[in-house]
Amino acid sequence: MFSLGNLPTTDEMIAADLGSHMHPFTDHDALGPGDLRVITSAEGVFINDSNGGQILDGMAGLWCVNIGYGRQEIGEAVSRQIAQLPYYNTFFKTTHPPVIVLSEKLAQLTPDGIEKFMFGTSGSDSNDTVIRLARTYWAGRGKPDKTVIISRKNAYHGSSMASASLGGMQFMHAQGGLPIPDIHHIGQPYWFDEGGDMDPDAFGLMRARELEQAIDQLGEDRVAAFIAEPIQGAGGVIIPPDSYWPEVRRICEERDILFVADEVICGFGRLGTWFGSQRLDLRPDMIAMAKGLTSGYLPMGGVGLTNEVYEGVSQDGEFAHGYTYAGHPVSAAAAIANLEIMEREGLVDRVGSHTQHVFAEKFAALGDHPLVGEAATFGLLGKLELVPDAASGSRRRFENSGEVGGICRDFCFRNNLVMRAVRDSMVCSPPLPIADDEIDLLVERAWAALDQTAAAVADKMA
Ligand code: PXG
Repeated sequence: MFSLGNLPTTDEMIAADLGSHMHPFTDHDALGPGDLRVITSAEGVFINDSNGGQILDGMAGLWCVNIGYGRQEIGEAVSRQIAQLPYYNTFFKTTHPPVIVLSEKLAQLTPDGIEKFMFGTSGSDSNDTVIRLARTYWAGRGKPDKTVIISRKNAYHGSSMASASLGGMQFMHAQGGLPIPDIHHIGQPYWFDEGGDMDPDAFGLMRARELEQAIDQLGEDRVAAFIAEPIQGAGGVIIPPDSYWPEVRRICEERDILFVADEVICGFGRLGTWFGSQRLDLRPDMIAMAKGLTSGYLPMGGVGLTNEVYEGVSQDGEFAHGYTYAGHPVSAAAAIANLEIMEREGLVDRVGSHTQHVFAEKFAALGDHPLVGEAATFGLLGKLELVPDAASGSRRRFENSGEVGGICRDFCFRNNLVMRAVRDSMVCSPPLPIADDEIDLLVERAWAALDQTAAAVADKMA
């Protein structure tokens, strides 16, 4: 046993970890002492490990540390709130200042029409709330058969039973008997992998129209909502062709269904606007949020909804839903401090007017690497599609999907860069304050990792 005040050696910590800690999304049979790094501190865009390594965090944690690490101001706001009121609920006709201030602030920042907020602790529980809100809304409007939620294959909406059902990842459905009833998945706008010989815009239109076809096939009187991430994150930073979103919007406007934007990754400045919906001109009836809401300093999630949805839900009587930690005052204080930093430093505008352009230009250079079939960015999201014969322009994939991505991810880590591998796509989502020379460093380390990956792949083939 050891204490936080008196840490033992790295090897001892790793042995203790493997002895008693179960990691999320991890194959434990393949996890050995040599695979773990112990992260002990962080500052700006860098995380530090217990051996003194300084790692550029190209993922902002898990797409969440939008303001970067080491902001003492959040700690101070949290500590003041704990002293003042560490907990109280918002269930039975009570409320508290942090949840009031935060709700008002979010009403200003979120897309037009989003006026009310219900809180939780994560993106997963936010999306569970979304399902219940959508179905209850239609029940309240006298249409209780409108229960089907349309989502997309390869979407990620969380890992609770309901949010993983919404998600379109079959390997997740295979564990635990998912999906729950009345979730329907349509195709994703992933031209690189699925567009074949089609022109990207024609492909985007085709995928958008799958929504219309699904509504016709299921019956409009059965469909409650369509949910989608503005840009798919965990699915591999999938940037739809330009034709996609306007067509989806047309369909959502013509049909009597709700549109839910899952802004868990795209919200809070990631795309250079407060919310992805603003940049892409989506008009959501609900938005799910988490991650950048507190920049990950404390857990918090929430759902924003229009007055129309709010009133419809209220027509069904009491909405029998809520978590103990809904609107937690300490998390809300962290969220308020986080949003104050973003506003004071103009972080969102800076991404929109400066950083996303620098990032786009420098990241594009990785597209010249012989392993990279496409380097693309949108806001501060980036991705590299790794393919065996990029030089010929072919989008053909490696045979054993995920193997090369995994190798590249491990080389990135060894080069002190965190990038995620999604199958054979490398994805990137740095903290918003990243400086231009830190973007250079990110690209330099990624290039080195690509070289090492190419050499390892060549060795394997030999
Ligand atoms: N919606 C979206 C769009 C997300 O990206 C969630 C919902 C669920 O949020 P919580 O807070 O319950 O995790 C997410 C989360 C990865 C990775 O490896 C991505 C997420 C979470 C964990 C890992 O890319 N996204």
